[in-house]
Amino acid sequence: MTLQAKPLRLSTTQPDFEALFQQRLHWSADTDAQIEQRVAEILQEVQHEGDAAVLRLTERFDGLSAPTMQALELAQDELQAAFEHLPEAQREALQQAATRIRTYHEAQKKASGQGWSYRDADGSLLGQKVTPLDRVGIYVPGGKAAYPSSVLMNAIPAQVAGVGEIIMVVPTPGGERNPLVLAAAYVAGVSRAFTIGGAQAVAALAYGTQSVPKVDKITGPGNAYVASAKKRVFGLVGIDMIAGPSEILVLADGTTPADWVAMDLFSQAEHDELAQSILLSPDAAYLDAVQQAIDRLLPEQPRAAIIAKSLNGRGALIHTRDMAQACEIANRIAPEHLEVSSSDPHKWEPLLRHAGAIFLGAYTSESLGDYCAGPNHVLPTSGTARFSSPLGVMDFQKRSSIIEVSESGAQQLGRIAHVLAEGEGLHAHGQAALLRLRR
Ligand code: HSO
Ligand code: ZN
Repeated sequence: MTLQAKPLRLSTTQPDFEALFQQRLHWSADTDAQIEQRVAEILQEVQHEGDAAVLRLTERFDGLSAPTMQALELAQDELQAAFEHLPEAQREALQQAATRIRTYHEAQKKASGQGWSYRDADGSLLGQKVTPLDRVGIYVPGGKAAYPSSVLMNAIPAQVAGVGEIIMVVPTPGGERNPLVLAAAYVAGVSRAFTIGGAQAVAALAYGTQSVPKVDKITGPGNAYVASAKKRVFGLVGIDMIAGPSEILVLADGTTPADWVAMDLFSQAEHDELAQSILLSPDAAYLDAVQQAIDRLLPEQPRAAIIAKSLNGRGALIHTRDMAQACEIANRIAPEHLEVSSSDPHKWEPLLRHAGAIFLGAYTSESLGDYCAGPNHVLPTSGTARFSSPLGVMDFQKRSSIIEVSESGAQQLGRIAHVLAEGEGLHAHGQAALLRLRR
């Protein structure tokens, strides 16, 4: 049997549209009780035994036995060697991508990652200062989704923020190292790297062991065990987000070649059988053309089986009344990636409010954003773009408020504070304010 990919074909005018649309979206936050239990045990083992537990678990889960944690640390010159041994094209591509990602995040820091202050009428100073985190951990998956690009996307904003130390962990099942991942760590300026993974690596970063330094925040994607471990250590350390399967939503007015759009739908579908690719267009004939392009292009895809599963199970081609209605639906989906494949993308962009990243115009394939346009590819999924943002410099900084009250400011504020403190029954608060009033 030949593989087929038939995304669900819907029209917003059909009576059962709402029900079918909701069913398709289906953001599941299911947790697996068995995984939760296992992860809780692993965290405890690492917390109590440190390196010994990490070594034991790395042997058990990754089939990698090492006498000491030192043997699981990658020296800087190993990272550098990995970079130097890459084919020149890969070396250059990594560096060009890194430069563009750095430029983007430097602009981000300049625009919104800086402190500020003002003085009020009494000459009191009020403001905010921004400081980088001291030390962060970056989790890099080692299995079927080992992405060097994700090393750049996590480490570079941390570096631009001014983080003191960036600790990378990456599982190497059977001791097999991914040279591009190591090279990316070198290019991005990772401080230290350990070949450990899973919940045990998250635990080592969160609690610290004899060899792995305790970090302040852990970022980066991982499997269900890693996600569960990140959730459990949250509070002791910061985390970025719990990322779900990749998603792409394309809004098309019918002017972009159908093959381009079909390939964009494939590009996210090929990540994962649970990835979601959706196309919205007011042009029914265009939806037919994209389906034909899918049929024609699918057989030549190395990951055709994953793409077919993803498109059949979660994909959709939706006919809308017009582009404005397509924008409304896009806002309801709040996709990770939103392509506006239109001859006039700036007409629609102001209508779009919820998306991790917005790609404007026919030439802006989502995949350029995954690798090298500059913005971060770690984005909110599963509708969380309604309330959260791409990973960025701000995730590696924190803010402290600054207050310096002048003598005359203390007179004014002292009276207000005293009244409110008495109202709350907190006498010492009120007195601390009153003592500073001029007699
Ligand atoms: N599209 C993914 C990121 C990625 N793509 C890495 C290719 N490599 C995030 O949703
Ligand atoms: Zn991708």
